Amino acid sequence: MGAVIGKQDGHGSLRSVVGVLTAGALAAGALAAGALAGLLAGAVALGVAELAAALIGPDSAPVIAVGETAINLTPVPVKDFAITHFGSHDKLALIAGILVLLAGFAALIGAAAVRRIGYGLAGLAVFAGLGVTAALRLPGAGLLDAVPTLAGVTVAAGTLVTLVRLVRPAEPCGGRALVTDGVTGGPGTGRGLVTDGVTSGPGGAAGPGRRGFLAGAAGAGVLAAAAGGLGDVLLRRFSVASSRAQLRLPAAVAAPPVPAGTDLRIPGLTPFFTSNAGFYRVDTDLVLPQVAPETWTLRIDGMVDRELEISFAELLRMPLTETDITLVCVSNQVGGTYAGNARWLGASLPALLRRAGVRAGADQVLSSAADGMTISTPLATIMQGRPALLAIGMNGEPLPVAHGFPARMVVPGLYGYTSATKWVTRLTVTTFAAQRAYWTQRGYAAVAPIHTESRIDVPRPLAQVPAGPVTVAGVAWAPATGIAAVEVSVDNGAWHPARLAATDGIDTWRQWVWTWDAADPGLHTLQVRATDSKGVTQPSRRAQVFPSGATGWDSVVVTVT
Ligand SMILES: Nc1nc2c(c(=O)[nH]1)N[C@H]1C(S)=C(S)[C@@H](COP(=O)(O)O)O[C@H]1N2
Ligand SMILES: [Mo]
Repeated sequence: MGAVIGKQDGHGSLRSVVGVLTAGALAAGALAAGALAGLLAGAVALGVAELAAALIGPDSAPVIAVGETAINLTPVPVKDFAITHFGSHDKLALIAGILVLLAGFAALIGAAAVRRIGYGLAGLAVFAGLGVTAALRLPGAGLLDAVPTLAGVTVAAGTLVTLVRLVRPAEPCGGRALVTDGVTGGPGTGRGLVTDGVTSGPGGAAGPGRRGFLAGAAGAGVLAAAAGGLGDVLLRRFSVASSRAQLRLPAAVAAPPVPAGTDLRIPGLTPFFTSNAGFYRVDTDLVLPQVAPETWTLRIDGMVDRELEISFAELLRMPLTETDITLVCVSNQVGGTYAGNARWLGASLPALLRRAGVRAGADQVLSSAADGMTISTPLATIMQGRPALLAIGMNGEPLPVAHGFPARMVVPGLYGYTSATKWVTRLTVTTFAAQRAYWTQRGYAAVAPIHTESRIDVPRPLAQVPAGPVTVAGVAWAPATGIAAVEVSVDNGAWHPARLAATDGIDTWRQWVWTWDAADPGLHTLQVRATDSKGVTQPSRRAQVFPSGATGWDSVVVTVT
């Protein structure tokens, strides 16, 4: 570099260096301005799409549509990874990921558009393709669901063209206008590329320049925010929160009171009943289905003598009972927290199916939900198993929207993906040979009884405990069988029987506690295992979540000080 300059004479070389630097800075500035234009066009696309989605339906907004389609297409191991590592934040992580990717591409598109507007428009077309494809793939989607993406991308294209013209106003000279030598203002002037002086190209027409670009950018920002904000406000009309707030649950046959001593009330130990707010949530939805009880119906069809359709008002008039049932997700890892226990209020599922008249040969109830989920449940488990409910209430309240308002299935003893259909709208009596449900299509077991599990809640993993008596406590469940014993071992030593809390029946988990006389300072491993009332002890063998639920003994490592 120095050698090259050295060959030139004083002023001339300085001028050419300044010229090169200026051109470079101008080019960089143009790219930056283009990137900003791309980001703003992207924001306008999302804002306008949100507004259009507010008129059509919340799932049709492109980010939601792309996200939900991504969920449906996600290979099972990736889904399990997301659930394990992001937990209930998996949805947030997905949306954040999509937005970051989108922002990156939008900036690239904008920068490319400065080179040639056609590149930018082609980039936008790719997005339109993705958004439309995703929206049309959603369960129950119609052509109308493509509108938000198309509207958003169309307005974004207009925004991009306008802003890019403001970045490089001297279009007539062939698109290099800003990157010309001799343009006024250099790196030292701090004016960057979009300088007021930049605008006169060979075409001669003085363009609006930097101020014009900033005004355009601000306008695009306002447009994006206004459209998005208005869309958000309008989207609220889909909310069923007020319907839910007005709902009064009818009187029901109450569950027997929980026996004294069911809840040991040990600090840190999972309470016997999980609060509605604290109850784990697992579903494939980025926006919660808003199902109005006023329009909800449940259809019962398939291999039945007479198809039925019941309204929510009819459901409220049916005999209702309360039942305590522990719900567990197949994605629950050993020691995990995807399990909860609630008092469910609902109508008897077997009674409903009997009303429709189940035909011989059927072995499956395929339930469908407002979010497009399908869940298959063995008919025998519903008809001859533990009390199965079409539930409308949870812990004395109408079902929370996140837990299936206005109605869901709850069947004791089966993992949620084969039993616990939220926002349920249809029950089809069929056979396992004829129809496969959502997760079964993705390789999960068609029939999935909940494994016997036990979990150590206290002490917490890696806790420091003083030497002396240490309370070790947790919960254990063996659905449809009941817990008969829980044992704890220290450092792979002998198994010590824990004291079991009073039982509330075989469909709910059971608390346990054992007092450890911790004498030796240092690291120790506590392990737990449960035995069901048939005498079967949970296996130590570690099985993965996929395809039918994890097995193995929970353990925690603690330090005695
Ligand atoms: N409509 C619908 N119902 C659904 C699901 C879903 O994605 N959509 N997920 C199922 C799964 S995998 C589980 S574990 C339970 C979880 O119920 P909860 O969110 O009320 O805890 O709901 C089940 N019912
Ligand atoms: Mo689940």
